[in-house]
Amino acid sequence: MSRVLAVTAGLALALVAPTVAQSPTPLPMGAPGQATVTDDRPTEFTVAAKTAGVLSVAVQGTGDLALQLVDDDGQVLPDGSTDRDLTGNEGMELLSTTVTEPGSYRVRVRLQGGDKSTFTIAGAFLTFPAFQRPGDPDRRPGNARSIAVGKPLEDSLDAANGDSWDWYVLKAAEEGTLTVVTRQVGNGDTPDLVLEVYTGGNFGEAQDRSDQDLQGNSASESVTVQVKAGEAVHVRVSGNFSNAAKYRLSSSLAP
Ligand SMILES: [Ca+2]
Ligand SMILES: [Ca+2]
Ligand SMILES: [Ca+2]
Repeated sequence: MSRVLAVTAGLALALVAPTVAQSPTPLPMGAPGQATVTDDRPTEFTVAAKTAGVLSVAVQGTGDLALQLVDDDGQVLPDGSTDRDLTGNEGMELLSTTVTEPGSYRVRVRLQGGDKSTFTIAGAFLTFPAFQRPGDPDRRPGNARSIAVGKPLEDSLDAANGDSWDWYVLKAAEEGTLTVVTRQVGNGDTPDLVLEVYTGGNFGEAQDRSDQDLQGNSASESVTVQVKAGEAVHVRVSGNFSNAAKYRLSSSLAP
């Protein structure tokens, strides 16, 4: 969503429910700040990283809190999620993660159960340009590779070298059920792939998500979505593994 659109949407929300709408505020750096979160809506804080480095965020509050670091598109960064309940306290969390590209990020505080939590939060950013990794050209939905329905392809992921996500966009020629599947290629280590499909330009929530490890193979995933004629559908392949891994992506459209 463009900034203008996001602001417009925020204004629209503000008109309807002035007490709920909150524009993201900067993360308190160096010293703690206070905020609240409700269970139906995470509270977000912005962080601008001018270089690569390490971001640490500490939070302590009532209820069961969890932390996520997301990019401009709302994608949770690799290793950007924590819910460890430090010292047995559900509301005490520490997230410390490498940021491999300069850019705008958001720290998301979620409340898991309960109605409302008041919490204290503080962040610190350690500038460390050596952690910069080459940018991944198709790491954002806006840079998705356009592929044809019915035409399989092979690609790879290599999280250690900054290739954590592959985005694709498919256009449905006619109305029907679109199925997209992934399979392992070759006989090396089997990657644990996750396959997601997004429609309507909404990248906050997948229409369908698969980490079912079909037939006991962690790379075998399948998603389906109903499509209209001419509709563009975005697909993300991501995963949980340390070595580079190849996969095959196939798609089919049934009327
Ligand atoms: Ca927790
Ligand atoms: Ca990629
Ligand atoms: Ca899997």
